[in-house]
Amino acid sequence: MEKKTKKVTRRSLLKSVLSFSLYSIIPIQLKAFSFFGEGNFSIFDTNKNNAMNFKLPELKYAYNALEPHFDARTMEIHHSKHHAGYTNNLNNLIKGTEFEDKSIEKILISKDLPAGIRNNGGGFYNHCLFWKILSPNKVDPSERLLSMINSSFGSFDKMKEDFSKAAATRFGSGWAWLCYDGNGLSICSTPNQDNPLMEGACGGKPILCLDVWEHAYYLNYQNRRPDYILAFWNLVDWSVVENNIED
Ligand code: MN3
Repeated sequence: MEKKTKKVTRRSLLKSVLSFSLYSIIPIQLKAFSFFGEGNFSIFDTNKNNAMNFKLPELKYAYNALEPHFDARTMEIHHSKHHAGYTNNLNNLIKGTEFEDKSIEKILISKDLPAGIRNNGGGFYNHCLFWKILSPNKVDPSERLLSMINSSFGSFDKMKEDFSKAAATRFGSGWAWLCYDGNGLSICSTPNQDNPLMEGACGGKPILCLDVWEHAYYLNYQNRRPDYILAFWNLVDWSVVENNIED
């Protein structure tokens, strides 16, 4: 009897220590989150090669590495033509403006962003995040991230269901998002190259995204966007998604 009581106590103690570790990360996240409105913080700082130019990021995998889910030809055109196009356009549009020495996040959160910079700045940022969270070797979420997902959505499957629905029901071109708002996680979608950080968008810090423009899937999936969404889940590196919360 005495032994049993001791065991329970130890377990409760362990539980308290674990939940303390979990909750103690929240102030750190909030601090990082508030950075958006302050300095020149960027999760893509390495993609700016000098004060003026954003740089197309190199992929950390080959164009054919995501097959059979995302085909090599689509990946090549998507990265070397579409993303490169947004990057070049953005650099040309910000030249000589108040935006030229700002991080991409600072540009995106700006009020009254000119349409061209909004479209191409979003195109630059959104694809940087998209390539970053993809991997030929799917990585499952950690216990810590799972517990955040569970408290926001009830379960990992429910989060996937909500995200897939947001991606499938976005009419025309756009993106689906998983965001961190400083307390929990949320899901939304945006049209065109809009981004949750932008004025009037759904808000929160984007940590996972899915491109639902037809250029992202048409060669392989044609009109079957739901099949493309299903395939996407085989390519997510959840350790990167978790790092995006604090980056
Ligand atoms: Mn795209």
